[in-house]
Amino acid sequence: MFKLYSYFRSSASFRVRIALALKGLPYETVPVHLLRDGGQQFSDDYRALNPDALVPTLLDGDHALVQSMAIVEYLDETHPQPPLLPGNALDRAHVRGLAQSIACDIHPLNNLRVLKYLKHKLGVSDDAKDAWYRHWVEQGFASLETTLTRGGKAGRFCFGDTPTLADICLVPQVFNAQRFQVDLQAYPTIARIFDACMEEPAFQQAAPKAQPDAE
Ligand SMILES: N[C@@H](CCC(=O)N[C@@H](CS)C(=O)NCC(=O)O)C(=O)O
Repeated sequence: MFKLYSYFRSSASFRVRIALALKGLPYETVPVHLLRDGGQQFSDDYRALNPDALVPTLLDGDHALVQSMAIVEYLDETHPQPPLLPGNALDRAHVRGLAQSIACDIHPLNNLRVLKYLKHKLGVSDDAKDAWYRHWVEQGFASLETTLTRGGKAGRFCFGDTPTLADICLVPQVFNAQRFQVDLQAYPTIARIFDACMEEPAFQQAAPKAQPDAE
């Protein structure tokens, strides 16, 4: 069985949890508390698995897989049903583009270690740190909203009527945005797709509050 090193609130872990749930793959959760003990991701044992000291890590047998996007694509290649990417190259590029707008251009700027650096090393106030957070989410969501509304590719979900890698990235980012009081009214398509995703059992099972380490 897979082992997923995960933190309930981690959006990158959430992506992998959604993919596992969509594919109906059983796994054991190994909680890594990102704040407790100075951050359990920095322990020697965890760093031996994941030198980046970031969650998630997926153990498949003896193989420790890192980086949520690589893990999701690995799961998709090894367990093709239901597919998380479309069948033709142009559509795949579109879906990966949506996903990477979130995973590469929004999420890394707002990661815990970045926020900690702003606060503790650069002396930024909590208000300024939260403004930083919202700025990058709002800028990213504005362009994502535009991409989702043109070209007629979005359906019930980001691409068509079944969840893809794009939805897997979108939903955790919306959860994070809500924690930082980002107003979703400006992004009606994102809000609509988020609601559609959250009607799906796989997204519900993967949500932070459903995790064994939820607080
Ligand atoms: N690109 C990585 C990002 C992983 C990541 O940033 N994980 C966050 C939680 S969402 C983390 O472990 N943060 C710990 C820290 O910043 O110290 C991935 O997609 O797996």
